[in-house]
Amino acid sequence: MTQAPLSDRVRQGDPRAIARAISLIEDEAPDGAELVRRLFADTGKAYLVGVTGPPGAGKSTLVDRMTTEFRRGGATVGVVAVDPTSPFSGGAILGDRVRMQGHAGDPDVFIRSMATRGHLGGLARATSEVALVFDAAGKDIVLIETVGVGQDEIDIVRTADVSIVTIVPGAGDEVQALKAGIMEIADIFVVNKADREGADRTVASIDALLSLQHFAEGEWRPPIVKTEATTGRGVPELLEAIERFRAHTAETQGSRRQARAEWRVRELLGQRFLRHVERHVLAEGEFEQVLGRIANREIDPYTAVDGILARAVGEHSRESVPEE
Ligand SMILES: Nc1nc2c(ncn2[C@@H]2O[C@H](COP(=O)(O)OP(=O)(O)OP(=O)(O)O)[C@@H](O)[C@H]2O)c(=O)[nH]1
Ligand SMILES: [Mg+2]
Repeated sequence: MTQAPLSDRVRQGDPRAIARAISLIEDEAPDGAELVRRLFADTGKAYLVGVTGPPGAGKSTLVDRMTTEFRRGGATVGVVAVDPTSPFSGGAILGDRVRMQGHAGDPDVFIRSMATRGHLGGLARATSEVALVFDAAGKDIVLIETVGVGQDEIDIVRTADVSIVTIVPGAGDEVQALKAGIMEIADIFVVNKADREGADRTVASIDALLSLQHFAEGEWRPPIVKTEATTGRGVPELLEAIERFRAHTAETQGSRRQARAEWRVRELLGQRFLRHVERHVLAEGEFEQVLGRIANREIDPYTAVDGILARAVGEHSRESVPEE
C-alpha cells in the first residue's frame, strides 16, 4: 500500500480519513487506540463547546445555526451529536442529518452522529476521542450535542471547554429539575424557542435560581441568552457569550483540561484494569461463580472483590514495596 498513514491523512483534514478514524474509535478497535496515540501530541488547539438539554429543546437546530455563525467568522467546525437511542447507521440519525444539510459540501464542516447503544459507559470517552480527531484535523471549534438525561451525557458536557444548557419556555418543571445536576455544569444558559409564550418567565426563573448562588468577585455568573434556533435569532449573541467565557477562563483553561485528563485516565484505567482482571486473573467461568456465591450469601461483595484485587495486584502493589 502506498497510501499515507491514517494519522497523517487525518492531520491533513481529509474527510474520508476523519470518517474512518471515527469509525475505528466507535468500534473500540485497537487501531483506534493506536490512532489516538499518534494524534494526541497534535491536539489541544480546538475549542470544545458542549450543548446539552432535554429532548426536543432544539439543540440540533441550534448547533446547526451556531455552525453557520462560526463559519461566518471564519472558523472551521466539527460536530458530534450523541443520539441516545439510535444505532450507528439507524434512521433516527437522519433527523440531525436533515437539519445539518445546509453544511453539506462545506469541506470545513464535519458532522458525525454517534449512538449511545453498545458503548456501556464508554460513550464519554468515545466522544472525547472523536473531538480529538477533529482537533488533530485542524477544526477550530468542536460542537458536542448531547441529550441531558444521563450521567454519561453530563460527563461529556462537563469536560468541554464551555458547557451550554438549553431549555425551552413553559418548562417550569424542567427549570426545577435543572437543580438536580445540570444546573452546576452550565457556563451559559440558552432559552431556545424564544418565539414561544413565556420565554421571559423562563429566563426569570433561571435567574432566580442563579441568585441563590453566591458568586465571588470576578467569578463567572452564567449569562442567559434567548435564542430562536429556527430563524437564528440570538445566535450571534450566544457566540459573543461563548467568546466572553473563553476570554474569562483563558487563565483557568489549563485546570479544566487537567480535570478532563483526570476523568479520561480514571475511565480508561478502570476499563483496562477490569479487562485485565477478566482476561488474566479470573479463571474461565470464575466471575459467574463469584456472582452466584454472592447471590447465595456465601460471600459478601467486599470480600470477593478484595480477594480478586489481591490476586490482580500481587507483588506489584504499592503496599508490598519495601520501605526504604
Ligand atoms: N418554535 C420553535 N421551534 C424550534 C426552535 N428551535 C427548534 N425548534 C423545533 O423543535 C423541534 C426539535 O428540534 P431539534 O433541533 O431536533 O431538537 P433537539 O433538542 O436536537 O432534539 P433531540 O436531539 O431529539 O433531543 C424541531 O421541530 C425544530 O424545528 C425555535 O427556536 N422555535
Ligand atoms: Mg438533536
